[in-house]
Amino acid sequence: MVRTIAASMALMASALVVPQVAHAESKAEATDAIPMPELTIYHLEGRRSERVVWLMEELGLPYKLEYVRGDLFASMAKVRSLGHEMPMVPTVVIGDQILVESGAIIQTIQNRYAPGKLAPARDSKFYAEHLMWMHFAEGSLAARLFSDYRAWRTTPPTVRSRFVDSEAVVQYSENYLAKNPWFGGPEFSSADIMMMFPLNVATGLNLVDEKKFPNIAAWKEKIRARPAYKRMLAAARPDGMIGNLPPVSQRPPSERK
Ligand SMILES: N[C@@H](CCC(=O)N[C@@H](CS)C(=O)NCC(=O)O)C(=O)O
Repeated sequence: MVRTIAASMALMASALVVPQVAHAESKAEATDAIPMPELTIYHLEGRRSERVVWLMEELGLPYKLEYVRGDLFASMAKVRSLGHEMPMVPTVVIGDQILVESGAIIQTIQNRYAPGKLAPARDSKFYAEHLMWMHFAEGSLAARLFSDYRAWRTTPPTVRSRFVDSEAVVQYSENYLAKNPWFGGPEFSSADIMMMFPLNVATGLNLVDEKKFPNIAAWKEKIRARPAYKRMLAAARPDGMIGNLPPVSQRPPSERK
């Protein structure tokens, strides 16, 4: 079929108009807070679901927490009882919708129920940096850490990989903290909430040498002093860490002195 330039432009124009109309009809503007329906967090102690509990504590928003204290398998059975196709933690039920994937859950809660909170101003360069760290936390940092963990547990490494490895992703985080107090720049943000779990994994599983990352160590201290973080620990990890994975016994030679 031959399409004239004018017809193609008309098509492009109508394609552009559709989302604008849909947006204009939306009941709430991007900056309006939407009333929050009941929100339930399905949780495993010491795991990624802590992020959502911590976010709610930072924002002062109400939530229900579902887990069986001291029993990760029983807590996981609660998640499975929801019948969702992807039984992962966190699973969060907001109203009648079941969601997985901690970063998406956090952004949904922030954007709908607490717009502008725990995020840099959208016109600042830190907004983009905070989003970058929010996604780096799972997309690159946790991904590389757990990939190295599985490989190094099976075959203790003797040489450094030529690909980006655990040390490289942790080093990138360390370097940002050399110039910024938080992962969203000058202020604490949801990026810090996303980054804490994988940076604890990095040192807790001995994937990197904790002593070589002083900025990360100092940042963790500041986090541990936050009242909302302490409230999260009291609600979501009352008996400390349980069911720890064994750390790796050997790392590849470090690039760092
Ligand atoms: N990228 C996901 C990862 C979720 C995930 O793997 N959670 C772990 C707990 S920290 C889990 O559900 N483990 C149970 C399993 O894999 O069966 C997120 O950030 O929510």
